[in-house]
Amino acid sequence: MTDRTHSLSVDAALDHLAEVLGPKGFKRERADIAPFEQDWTGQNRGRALAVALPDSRDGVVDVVTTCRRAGIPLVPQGGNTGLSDGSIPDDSGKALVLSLRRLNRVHRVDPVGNVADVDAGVILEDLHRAAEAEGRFFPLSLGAKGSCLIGGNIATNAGGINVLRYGNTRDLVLGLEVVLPDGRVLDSLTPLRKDNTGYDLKQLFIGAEGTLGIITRATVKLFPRPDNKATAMLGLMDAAAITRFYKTMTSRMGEVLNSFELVSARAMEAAANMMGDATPRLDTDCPWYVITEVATSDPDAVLEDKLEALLADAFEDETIVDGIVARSLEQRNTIWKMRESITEGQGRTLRHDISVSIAEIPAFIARLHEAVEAELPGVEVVNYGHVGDGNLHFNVVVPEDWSDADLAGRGKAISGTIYQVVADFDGSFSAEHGVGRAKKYAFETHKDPVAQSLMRALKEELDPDGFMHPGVMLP
Ligand code: FAD
Ligand code: 2HG
Ligand code: ZN
Repeated sequence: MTDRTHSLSVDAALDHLAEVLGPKGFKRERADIAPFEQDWTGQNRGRALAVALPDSRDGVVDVVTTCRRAGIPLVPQGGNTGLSDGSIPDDSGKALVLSLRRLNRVHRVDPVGNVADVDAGVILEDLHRAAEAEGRFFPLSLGAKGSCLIGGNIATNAGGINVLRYGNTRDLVLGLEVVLPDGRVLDSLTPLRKDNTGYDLKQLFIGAEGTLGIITRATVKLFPRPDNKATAMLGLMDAAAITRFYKTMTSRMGEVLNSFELVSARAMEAAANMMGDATPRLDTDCPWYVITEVATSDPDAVLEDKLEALLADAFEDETIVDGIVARSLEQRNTIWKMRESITEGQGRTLRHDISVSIAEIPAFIARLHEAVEAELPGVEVVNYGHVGDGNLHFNVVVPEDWSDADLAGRGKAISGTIYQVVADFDGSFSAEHGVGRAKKYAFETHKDPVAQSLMRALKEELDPDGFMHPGVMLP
């Protein structure tokens, strides 16, 4: 049936999409669409009307215009690994999921211009491989690299372990192709490094979490392969030592510093849940561990010796109390596997992906612990993160006896307390995972009101019908 405001009925829209996209590109059976309705955490679930999986840009245009005409809410989905409850439909059963996973061609890797031109549905790890095959490096790296898609990374402005040197995803994108809510295609798919011809419109869609349009293709920056690496895992006895050690690393090895990651003892245990005896350990049990990696494309640079000299000094002045430097590729990989296993091994937690100015990290951690302990005595926190970027993952372990009501009531109160501490430190309530549905209330409370109203105005201008991923990010 066609309603008064829409020129196409929902049934006619679905029939049309089934016909033009074919059986591989359109799913309506419950068993086929179920995997698209639950996110990676398993804690969030919705219900979809159908799932469209076009394998071309024009197919995406058709899905967008058809949904707009029929008033069907559209939920763009990449690898479905997002951690803010934004990658799945709500539970109304009215929204159509638009999966980009079949739009997955690497069009070009240019090792002279240091650019890759890729479809939005390319798996991040496949992009790594394509770049490496041409002697180049794409620096965005995160635990979900085997499943997340570059379009999803761009839509969330993902961070990861190499931000310190290469920036967030935003800094890695040169150009975008975007299907707008009205079906027009914004073609800013450029390999140019310099282009001052007006507003940098692509930035609007980076980190927009699918609320302003569908990213279908991107040109991204590549770099020389930094294959000469030195990686260390160090033990620290107090939080003040974290920033002291960071200052030493940036002062003495800043130009080649890729990563500076924090792992608390509790986070190490979360990783051990996945890795068992293979978990890398130091002789000394410490409350804090730092994983740091320096790297260069210069094969003759003696990074390991320099790092060891620096570590000897840090050991001498008691900034670090123990440590290992990876002696083989296998050891290096084991250290990183430990870091990447924390997310999966932590069980049910209340996630807080927060950031402050780096110098504030020790005081921030102390204040956060004090605040959550006051609300939930004996609370356990899986605390880790990209501390070189000022980014902590402060994940509160949900007590086993908590019901869903406890989670909604007491859990939300604890998150509210944490976000207030973040605000007191002028920090961010979402450093890298985005707002989604999970942090909408923090957005409403803590995002600058003028910024909120400008964002609403942009949304209204680009998507006046409000069918592009409604209910996400903007309250
Ligand atoms: P999805 O989860 O499918 O979608 C995420 C959002 O983007 C949704 O709002 C969706 O609607 C929108 N979207 C997706 N594709 C498009 C598109 N083509 N056009 C428009 N909108 C789109 N994040 C970090 O920043 N740093 C980390 O270190 C990190 N580590 C992680 C480790 C693990 C084990 C996991 C599971 C997740 C991790 N994440 C991390 C979360 C991170 O946001 C995602 O993994 C990734 O960036 C999302 O990509 P995706 O393809 O899975 O997108
Ligand atoms: C990471 O840094 C990810 O490992 C996931 O951003 C953080 O599990 C989390 O909350
Ligand atoms: Zn992270």
